[in-house]
Amino acid sequence: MQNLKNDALKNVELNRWIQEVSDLTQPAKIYICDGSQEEYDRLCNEMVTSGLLTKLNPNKRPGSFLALSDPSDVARVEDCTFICSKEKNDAGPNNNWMDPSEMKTKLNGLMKGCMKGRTMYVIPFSMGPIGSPISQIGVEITDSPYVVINMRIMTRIGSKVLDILGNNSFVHCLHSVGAPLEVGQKDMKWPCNKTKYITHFPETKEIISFGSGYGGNALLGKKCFALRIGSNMGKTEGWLAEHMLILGAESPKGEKTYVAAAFPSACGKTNFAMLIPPPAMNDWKITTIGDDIAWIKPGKDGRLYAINPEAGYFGVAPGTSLKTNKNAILTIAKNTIFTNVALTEDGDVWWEGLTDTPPEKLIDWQGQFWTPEIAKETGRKAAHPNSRFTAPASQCPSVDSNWENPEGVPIGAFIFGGRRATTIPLVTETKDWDNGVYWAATIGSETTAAAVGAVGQVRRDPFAMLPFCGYHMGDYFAHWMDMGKKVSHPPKIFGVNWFRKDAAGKFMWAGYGENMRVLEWIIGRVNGTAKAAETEIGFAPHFADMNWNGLPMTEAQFKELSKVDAAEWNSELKLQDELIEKLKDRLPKKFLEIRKSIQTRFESRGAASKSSLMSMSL
Ligand code: O2Y
Ligand code: MN
Repeated sequence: MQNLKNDALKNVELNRWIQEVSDLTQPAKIYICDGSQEEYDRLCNEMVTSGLLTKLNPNKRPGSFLALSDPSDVARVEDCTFICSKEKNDAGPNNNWMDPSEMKTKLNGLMKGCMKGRTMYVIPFSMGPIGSPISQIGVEITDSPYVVINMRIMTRIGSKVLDILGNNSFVHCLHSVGAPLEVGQKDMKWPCNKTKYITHFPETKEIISFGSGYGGNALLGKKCFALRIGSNMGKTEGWLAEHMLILGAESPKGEKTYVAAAFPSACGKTNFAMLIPPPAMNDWKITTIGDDIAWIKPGKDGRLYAINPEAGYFGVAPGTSLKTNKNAILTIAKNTIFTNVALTEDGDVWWEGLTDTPPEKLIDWQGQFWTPEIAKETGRKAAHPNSRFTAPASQCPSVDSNWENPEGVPIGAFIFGGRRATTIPLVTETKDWDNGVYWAATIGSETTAAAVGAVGQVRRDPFAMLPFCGYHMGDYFAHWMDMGKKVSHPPKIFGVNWFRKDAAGKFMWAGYGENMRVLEWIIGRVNGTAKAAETEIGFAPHFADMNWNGLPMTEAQFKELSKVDAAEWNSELKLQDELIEKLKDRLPKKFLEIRKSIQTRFESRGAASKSSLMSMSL
């Protein structure tokens, strides 16, 4: 073993586990990461030499690098992602499952000698500010230096984590790209294996990932730990691990309200987390705690407190521009790792949507010559649609002063949104906590031509957690309902839909910064200052209850955007029954009662309008 310092040896289990993994995987070297800048710079330089990274022009993009992955390793692989709980039904119909010992046998076979010729890096990391009562410690063992540098941005890593860990337990995260090197064998540019397994063992708090070097498959603190294992820990220990951004909204009077919001992947979460209010509302200020994940615990004062367990952003590049997200563009001006975007002639990066006019010449994400003309002829994108930037949260101009507060921030409201062309109004305050849980459980998005399957079908993504809830979704809804009872001041729960379309198929809501208007009304409801009208599904603003300064919006347009149509809701409830059917063996009773009561309210509306028609005709 090399560079094993006393620190590592202090933790008996860590010491034993390092030995066990190295016996199995047979690396050429073992290296314990200290988390220093010097170590980060050294690894980056080594990867520039090996060809895995390209150093970007320091005058344009200081301290930044570009990595191009293998075309077969570009996204999370849900089909190869497993929850290996002892009981199959504990994983639920929302997860792939395999028996833990069967999976371990399979993985042991794959991992035997899989780090030959490579360095085995040991990364102690903290999810959340080091020492926070809400934070958790993990150790990732990996054979990928790309993972080490990304983990240093996305989490807090190194000796300071070992100091706080002492001899306590930690989440075991084992990762290999699955590409051993025989003596004299030339390395691949982006080592990976066509066999991939992303596996989670909730009862023993272990993650084992094989074959991919990309994103959520390899940076095990993110989706694997913070959400899949985290959600299991939260259920057992009485807290919540959620796929949510957290933002602070400071009113013109200087009052700060924190909200947490969940949207399915690729629905503009990072943009919302860094929102810049429109000019007419520039007396509001939005600050960012996190853009993707929230860990939430009851506080002593009866409120729920949240931290962002991450320390950086792994944001999607295409579509990010000064117009759509100025704060993100400023965040990634330096010290950023780009993956699968295009390289410009002057050593900077580019992706679709960054500028209106593309550069004349580029090297695309597959390392090939690219011009706008070639793109027109072949349809080839310069950047992969799931290309990413990894950047420190501390560089974000809108970062909140409390973003590293170990106590977290008190949450005033939860917001849940999907991508729906019809049925779902712009904003709804749900009737109470349990109705909010029902709303969040039934959010979804219409499928587009980009996805396999029929266009326009609603795909449910409960709480935006479908790929990330590490146990049975029915149990998860029950856990949420219980959490509402555990606190005396639960946050209000709201539903939003930025994506409603008119009869001509045009979006009715401008989105982006204009979402501030919806946020202002939500915060008004939380603080008891905003008015609302009651509907069958909750409470909604009248036209006069929202701020329209600087935005042309007529009352008729707003009514269309906010319409709660009985016929649409009757079919919606029937569609929701598909989810209920899938999860029925573990759904809380209250869930079905809420479904029934919404239906009854629409039936009463139908009866009332029939009787008023009858009285008119009499
Ligand atoms: O493809 C990946 O590995 C990234 S997926 C991702 C990355 C950052 C934040 N959210 C997501 C997501 O899928 O929700
Ligand atoms: Mn996400």
